Parts: sequence; structure tokens; C-alpha cells
Amino acid sequence: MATAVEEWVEAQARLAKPDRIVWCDGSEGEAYRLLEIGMEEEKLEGHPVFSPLNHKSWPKAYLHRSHPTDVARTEHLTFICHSDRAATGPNNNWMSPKEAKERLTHLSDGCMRGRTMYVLPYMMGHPESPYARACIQITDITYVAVSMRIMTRMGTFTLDKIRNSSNFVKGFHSVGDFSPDRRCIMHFPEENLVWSVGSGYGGNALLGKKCISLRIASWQGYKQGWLAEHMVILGIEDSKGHVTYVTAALPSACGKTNLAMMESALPGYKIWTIGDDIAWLNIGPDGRLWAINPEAGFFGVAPGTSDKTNPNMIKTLKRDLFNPTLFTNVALNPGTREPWWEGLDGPTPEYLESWQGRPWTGAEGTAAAHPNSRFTVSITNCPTLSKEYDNPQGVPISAMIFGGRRAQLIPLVTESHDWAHGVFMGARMGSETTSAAAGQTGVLRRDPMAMLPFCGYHLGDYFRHWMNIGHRLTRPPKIFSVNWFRTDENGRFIWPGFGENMRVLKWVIDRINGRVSARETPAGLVPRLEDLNLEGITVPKDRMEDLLTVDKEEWKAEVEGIREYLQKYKRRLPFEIDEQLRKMTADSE
Ligand code: SAT
Ligand code: MN
Repeated sequence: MATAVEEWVEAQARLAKPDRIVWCDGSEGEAYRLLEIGMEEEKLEGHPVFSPLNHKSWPKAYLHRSHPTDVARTEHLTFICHSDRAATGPNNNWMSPKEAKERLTHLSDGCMRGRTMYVLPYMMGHPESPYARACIQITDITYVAVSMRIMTRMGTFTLDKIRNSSNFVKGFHSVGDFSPDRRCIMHFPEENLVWSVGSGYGGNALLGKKCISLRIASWQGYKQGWLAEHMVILGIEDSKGHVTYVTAALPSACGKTNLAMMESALPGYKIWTIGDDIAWLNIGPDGRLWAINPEAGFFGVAPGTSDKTNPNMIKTLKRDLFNPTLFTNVALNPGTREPWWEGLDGPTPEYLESWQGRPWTGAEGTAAAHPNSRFTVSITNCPTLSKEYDNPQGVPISAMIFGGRRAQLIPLVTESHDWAHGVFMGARMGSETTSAAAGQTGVLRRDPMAMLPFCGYHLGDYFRHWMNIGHRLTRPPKIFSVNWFRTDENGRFIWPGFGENMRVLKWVIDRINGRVSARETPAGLVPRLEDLNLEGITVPKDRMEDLLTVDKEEWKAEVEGIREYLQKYKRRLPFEIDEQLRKMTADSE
């Protein structure tokens, strides 16, 4: 008798009508067979889906060039299809499940004709973890099949877990004809289903990532009493060998990956990496919050990644424990067949092929690598991988950090007074937009908890859920906010960032352990300058003071902005947020 998985796959095949169906086992041999197919048979805009890079300098690395219109997440084409429209909130695009299914059925009918349908069984989370989820994705492009093997724990063990149950998360993916007019990424939280057509880009196509681990999982977490968050997870080891685990939420392309594997500029401290993008947080029997990283790889932004900004990522990319590694939309040095991007170490090669495969000399006035060009690499290759990465229970969290990209106003680091104030800090977050999503960059948008594009339900309900989680924690983590991105009058970053951010993390740990005091500002508690270890830092003292100062007038405008923004969620806001809003307004007057 067919299992529920087989029945579902057969039903999708009847609709998509692929020439053949291949069930993947997640093995390395299979990944290389898929790469061969992508290099030999499959074409995209006239060029192969994969081409090999220089394996002497970049072991087992392959280049993928996407369709030119398919380079970032497309939030306006992303929908939550819930029978109760109100549950999805003003933060999501909504379509009725019936209408969405009709549209998708039309778009998917025969969409895999002449193609192969790959069936990918994978786990989000360690297979032995009580918090893990079994998933099945189908796709019709090798790029997604190979990427999913890097980004998730893929293998037939998933099928052994599911057996005959229907308890698995379903993902239907087809690149369709890549047309933005026929592209949509639809989520059906009530059916544990994601259906995505028309894009091969990361967050639109690697469904285990944003679609399942955040949009679908956040809804499951809401119903079941846990949190799915857009957060890095890291361990900070001090000079005595004690490790403190923290999470940090920052919007896409704001330095989460660099933070997750930072090389500490403070002697005696070391960072251990658990995850760079997503955290699933559960309340442990000890009343603490425990985090797992459901993913198994990094899908990171290439431009700006160098030995200087993130030496451990360069090591990860050049390591050959788990392979292959993929580069998407970076530039190519055709002479050496090495990948290249803006910010990479060394001189700019004289002649390059741009991310679109065109000759590039630098005179074009455009970047050679797409600003959202990416690498896809296994977390196993990371030299700073924490020994707790595979722990099925996860790690206990002592602090949560919210961060954004703000050129002005928001201090380098701020501590909240308590859980409710901390949740409010997350809720009021703003950040200047980046190229990780289609649209204008550099505009301030409110991005609560860095979850605006990823929360699968009403943000008002989400804030209430956070407050409720707080009530159930007997040992809640402390909540902080950070901003590495303040600029001076010439638009230059004041804080050096990267490894120097350890100085801020040290203060966070000192606060957790009650070793230092703090100073009150309208935004929250900030460090006293003497409590920050600034040895060897070149930022002048008055500039440092600036970084820890909140301008009263600017803050007033900020308060107005926050109030206006949160108004959108008014009917469902928890009373605690209202209370925080009132208090903030009173304090700013
Ligand atoms: O959405 S992706 O996961 O592809 C990248 C990002 O925006 O964080
Ligand atoms: Mn992300």
C-alpha cells in the first residue's frame, strides 16, 4: 500500500506531468550526479545550470547563474493563504486558499513536462530532536536539489521517521518559466504546505528555509507554544572556558552570518557557531528557553565577505569536509575560473565576467557580482562549529539581541528593563532596507524582530505570543538591542564592527552576570564608557559617547514613528505593548 508521502508525490506528479521522477537519498554521490546533469543537460538562459570553479583554490565549488530577474526574495508575490483572513494580519499578503489553489493548479498543470521531478526527503533539525520537523519537497531543477542537500539534513532517514503517517511538511516547487508575472510563493499554514512557482532564488525556492522554518513554523509555534525566529545562535566562550549562549535577530543582509562566526578581537574570547539565520526556541523543563538551528548550511551574502570581515567564512568556503559548495550570481575570473565579488581580498582582476556572464572591466559603473549574490555551504565545514550543534535538545539561551541597520539615533547597545520591555524593543525595531529583497534599498522600514517578511500570521498575535512565552519562563533570557551601523557626518560607519563587536557581547555577558552597572536613556539601559573594554579601539572617546547617547528630539520623532507603525496592529496588540507605548511616550515628553 502506498504511504501518505507516496500518495502526495503521485498526486503532484499527475498535475506537473514530469517526464521522470527521481527520489533523492541525500548522498554525496547523488549530489555529484545532479551537478553533472546541471553541467551537461540542463540549461538556463542558454548556459548550463552549474559550471565548475577552480577546485585548487575553491575545493568542490560550482557557479550558478540565475535567471536575470530572479535574484532576491519577492515579498509582493509571497502570500499566506489561510481560511481566516484576519489571522494573517496587515503584515502579510493574503489570498483565500481556494483562489490560491486554483491559480497554482493552473500554473502548475504540466509545468514539469520534459523535466525531471526530484523528490527531496529532509529534516529541519536533528532527526533525533523532539523539536525537528520531517519535510518533503519536490522540485524540477538540480540547483534547488543540490542546495537543499547543503541547507538541510536530507536523507531517506526522513522517510523512516514519517513512515505511514501524514505528519510531514509539504513543499511543491517548480521554476515554471521564471516569469515574474507567473511567480508566486504561497503558504497554506492549515495544511503544512508551501507551493512555490516561478523562481529558483533561495528564499523563494529552498522551501525549508524562510517558507517552512519561519512562515509555517511561526504559525505552528503560535499554536503549540514555541517560537520560530529569524535569529543567529552562538556560544560565547570567556577566558575561563565558560560558554554563554545567545541569539540575535537582524534583518537579511545586516551581518547575521558575520556575527555567527566572528573572530573575536578581544583576547581570551571565542565564538562558537550554532546557526546564522533561524532559531527554533522551546521552553525547557528548567524554565529556560532552548534553541536549535533547524538548518544545516549557510546561504550567505558574498559581497563584503573577506578574510578581514569574516575569516571563518572564507575558511568554511575553502574547506572540503562536506561538499559541494555553490556560488550564485558572483562574478567569474575566466582566466583562473575563480569566483569574485566586491570586497573579496586581493586586487580586482583586470578582466571578469559579471554575474550575468558579460565582459566586465569596472568601467561599466555596475557591480561585477550581484549585490545579493550568495554562497551555499554546509555548516559542517565551519571551523567554529559548536560541539552542541547536533545536540537534539539545543542550547539554553541567556540573552536575546535585536538589531537593525540605523545610520542615526539607536545606540550601539541597549538593555531592556524586563521581558515586556524587551519584547517591545523587538517590536519597535526599524532597519534600512538592503538588497536581500526586491525593492528600494536604504529606506527605513519597521521590521519587528526582523520577522516582518517572515511571520506567517498577524504580528499583533505574534507580540502577544511573545508576552505569553515570557510568562511561562521562570529563567527568561535578558533582551538587548544593538546597532553597529551608526554613521558620522560623512556617512562613514563610526563603530568598526565585525570582530570588535565582541566588546559589545562582553558587556552583554557582564550584565547577565551582574558584573557591571548601566546608565538609563529613553531607549533603555546603555553601558558606562568605563565598563566597555575599548583597549586598542581607534574610535575617539567623544564619538564613543555619541554611540551611547540618544538624542531627545530625534527620539521624539522615533516615538511618533513607532506609535504610528504599531497602530496597524491595534486591534490585536497585547495590553503590555500598549502599556510600553504609553510609558515610552510619557518618558519622551
Ligand atoms: O530569503 S533568503 O533566505 O533567501 C535570504 C535572506 O533574505 O535572508
Ligand atoms: Mn535571513
